[in-house]
Amino acid sequence: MRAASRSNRFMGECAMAVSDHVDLNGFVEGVKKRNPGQPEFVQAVQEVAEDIFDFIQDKEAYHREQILRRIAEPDRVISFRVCWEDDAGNIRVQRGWRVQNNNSIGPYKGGIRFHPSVTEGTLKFLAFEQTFKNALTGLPMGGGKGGSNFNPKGKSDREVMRFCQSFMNELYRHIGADIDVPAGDIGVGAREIGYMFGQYKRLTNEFTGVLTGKGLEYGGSLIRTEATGYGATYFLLNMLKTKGEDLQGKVAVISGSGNVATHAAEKVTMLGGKVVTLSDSDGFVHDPAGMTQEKINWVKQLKNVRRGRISEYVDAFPGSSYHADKTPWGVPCDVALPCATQNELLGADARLLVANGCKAVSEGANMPTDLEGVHVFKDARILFAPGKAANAGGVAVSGLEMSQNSARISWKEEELQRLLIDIMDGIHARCMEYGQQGGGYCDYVKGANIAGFKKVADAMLAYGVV
Ligand code: NDP
Ligand code: 2IT
Repeated sequence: MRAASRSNRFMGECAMAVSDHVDLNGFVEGVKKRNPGQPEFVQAVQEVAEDIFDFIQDKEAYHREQILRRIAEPDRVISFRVCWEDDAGNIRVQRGWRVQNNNSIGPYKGGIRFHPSVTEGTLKFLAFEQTFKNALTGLPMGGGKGGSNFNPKGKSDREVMRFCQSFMNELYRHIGADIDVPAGDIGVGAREIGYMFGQYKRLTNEFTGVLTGKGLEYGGSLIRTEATGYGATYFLLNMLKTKGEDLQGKVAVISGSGNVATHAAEKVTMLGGKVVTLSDSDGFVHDPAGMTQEKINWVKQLKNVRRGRISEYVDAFPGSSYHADKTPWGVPCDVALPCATQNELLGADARLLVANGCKAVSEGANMPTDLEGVHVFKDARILFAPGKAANAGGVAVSGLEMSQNSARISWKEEELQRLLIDIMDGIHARCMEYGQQGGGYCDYVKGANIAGFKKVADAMLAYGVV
């Protein structure tokens, strides 16, 4: 493994002495030891550390000030109980968390996830990733993430409302427009943000930009809903352009069928690509004819209004097929956008994609490719954009929502569309700056990790030991 062959000096594991550097393996072992039972967090830190070790090899200040060690330790993890009453009158108890990872370059910022799989470790990995992602946007936002093991599936609107209100009853004391600004993520969309914002306002008697992804009637920004999927597609296009290509006629395989997946599908289609798959946690649909805007609108309606399953697609659109308990990575394609969840694309899937001729992968989800898969893509030298760069369009427009709320104005759609493209172009350029490997190959993972790290690290150096 690459990690084992490294012998770079690195920051000490204990506070014994400044010169007590360890190598990459020692560092990762330390992270594992300090974070038992949190493999996703260890994975996220390891992926970043693999690149940062090389970068800081000859940069003594980053060692002396233990910068990566400090970024990989959240500023704080808030854990709380969330009680709510279901429609049958039963009292239910859930866990809630907010992980405030790092606020060196701006208020903590990052989504809230409601999913039964959520643990403290999941949110720590997401808050860690968010810190780098937010730095890459160029906007002043630190990294945070929150959520609960609450499962919104199959719950009535009233149950979701009661849960959201109870969740905010504790969360409100830890957040604020200049402190920590949550938004949506898996299981948290416009409905949940509305309920949480309403409860925050009621508790504090304040109307501030404390959450983003709000409805347009109460401080939301145009294009925030579309921004993540559109941004991931713009990043994909930027990568293709470096090879003199575009999306015209390209076959795209997309996973997920939520906010990110449907908007990625929409933008790929608008740019001339042919989207042939979408999925959910039960399986995927394959539509060889390609998805039209009408079909994508149908999926949005299915997920957001009827709250149904992607398997229903085949009844509505003959010629398509449903594949239960399968992921879409075996469908031959030119480009792939994993837009569902972490570790949904494994080493074997990556090998299959490469063998089938896939040229480019843009991660709409956070850490959808496991470490082995990342190494497969890097070794094959295909165009591969990590989530922290490719899906940053969502949080970027959240940042623009914060600016609009502070100034008490609303920008026009054309202006926001232009800003989103500008921001994604900027992220692409920052990745290229640190990721160029020669021979026309850009390691976007390395570029994103270093560019994101450098901004946060330099701010931390300026503050001293705090
Ligand atoms: P949604 O809740 O809108 O959709 C999630 C989709 O992923 C659903 O189709 C869901 O299927 C599927 N999914 C969830 N968990 C699993 C799982 N364990 N296995 C397989 N499929 C699963 O969420 P988003 O679209 O907002 O988020 C998708 C990804 O994008 C996440 O990784 C999120 O962190 C990331 N992201 C989101 C941003 C945003 O602005 N919303 C911004 C940046 C990144 P099912 O219905 O079966 O659960
Ligand atoms: O992972 C992410 O970037 C998000 N879920 C969006 C965060 C945000 O604050 O808009």
